[in-house]
Amino acid sequence: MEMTLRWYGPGYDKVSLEQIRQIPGVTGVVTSLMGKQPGEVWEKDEIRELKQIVEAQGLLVKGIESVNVSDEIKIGTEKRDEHIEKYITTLTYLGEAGIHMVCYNFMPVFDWTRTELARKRADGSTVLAYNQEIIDKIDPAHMRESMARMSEGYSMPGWEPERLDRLEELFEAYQDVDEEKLFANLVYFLEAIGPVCEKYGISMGIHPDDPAWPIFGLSRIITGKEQIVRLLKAVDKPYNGITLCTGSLGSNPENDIHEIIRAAAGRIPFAHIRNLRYNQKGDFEEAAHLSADGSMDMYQIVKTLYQTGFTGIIRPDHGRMIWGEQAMPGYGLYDRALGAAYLNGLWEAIEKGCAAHS
Ligand code: DNO
Repeated sequence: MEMTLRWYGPGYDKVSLEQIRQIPGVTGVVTSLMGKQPGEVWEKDEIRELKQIVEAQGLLVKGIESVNVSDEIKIGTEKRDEHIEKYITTLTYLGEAGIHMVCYNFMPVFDWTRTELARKRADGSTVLAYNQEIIDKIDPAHMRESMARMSEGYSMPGWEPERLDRLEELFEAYQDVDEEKLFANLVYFLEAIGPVCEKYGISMGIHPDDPAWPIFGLSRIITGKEQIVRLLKAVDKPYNGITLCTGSLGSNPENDIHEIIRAAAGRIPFAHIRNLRYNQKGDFEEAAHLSADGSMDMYQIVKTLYQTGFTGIIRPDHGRMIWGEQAMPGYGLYDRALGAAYLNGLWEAIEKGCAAHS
């Protein structure tokens, strides 16, 4: 496993590479060109510059999170082939730059969704939280203002102003995109990018839908084990893999993360590990990574990854805001650094424990 941190790139991230490289065991970042719109080509020199900035601080670009897939591709409009061609060009340039892991998602309109970005916990820390009752009261096509207000001026992935400006039009365009159509469009996309992925040894890791059920009447197709297995079989090639996001899949307590890891073993190029606390049905909040702070057993999850031969890239996922830090919700330095240290500790203990018993 290779421990990384997500870094949003120059001008977008308050956390610096100098800080990241001081976290023990973190040798690289997963990063992105945040200014790029889905459907735009990432140019060679832009990728080169990003790499150089990271490498100048003694870190490596271990993968990209994310090269976003345009709604045209997800919906299957007449522009999709043109957008796929551009995606292929981007993958070509990434491959030429020696980047071999790309995370993406296939969620309609929104990326991950939360109803609160700073819910206060008893210890004074704040966390991202989700409440289904609040979601059910929202008219999604007109939520631009409230989303912009919630993101507190941060440019958050999946909540980009360009996307929020098109909400009404997008909802209209997705009206006929049921789960089967969305799935077929995903398979079409994956088959089209197959040759370039195989040529450059790029693993694609689809991020699960977050939360792991349909919201706002939009289809969602990467929500649990059955759907993941279906996708892995539909395009049964090593390049078609998943991002194992425990917090997203775990938003549905019925998802058994261990079963998912076992079912997808060998096809998990990337893992996002974080813990959640379930309150009542439909309400959850994010927790510290430590098992005891949330509802998930991090030791068992890391152990299952270890036992199934996971060799991919890993990162601590959303952190709490602690110690007065002001940063993009979920993506401050302190709690993610604690998360990385904890996950490294779990991994070392499991690895040495297994070696001692063999
Ligand atoms: C949320 C992230 C997601 C993820 C995308 C991948 O914090 O995990 O935004 O990066 O869904 O495309």
